[in-house]
Amino acid sequence: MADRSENCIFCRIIRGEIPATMVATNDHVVAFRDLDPKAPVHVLVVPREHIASLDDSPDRAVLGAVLALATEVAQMEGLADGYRVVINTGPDGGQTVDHLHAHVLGGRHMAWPPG
Ligand code: DGP
Repeated sequence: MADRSENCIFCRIIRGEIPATMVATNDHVVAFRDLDPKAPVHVLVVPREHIASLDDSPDRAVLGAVLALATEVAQMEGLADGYRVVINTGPDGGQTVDHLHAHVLGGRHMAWPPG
């Protein structure tokens, strides 16, 4: 069976096969700008390991690394007035790429509840 990460778009970005604007990286997680930004700052924080979603039993250390880099990105991007971190999960959650990722959105006021 083919490696399930072979055709995953975020795995391909991580491997450098598809260009993306990188914002931050470390041994476990990468952060790059969303192709279709929904706010002045819209960065995706993605574990290097292919994990399909929150429902794929991600290791707590991976989840911690994602959230830690999300807050670092928010600081680096100067989001001192606040920001939103979103992890869409499954079809009803609006997940369209099956590789766990957190959206860091900021630079404008965020409405609540989300659509
Ligand atoms: P979600 O709907 O939560 O699964 O978010 C997926 C996000 O991924 C969406 O906001 C658009 C973004 N995206 C999809 N393809 C690419 C790509 O090739 N490059 C980048 N930078 N972002 C992408």
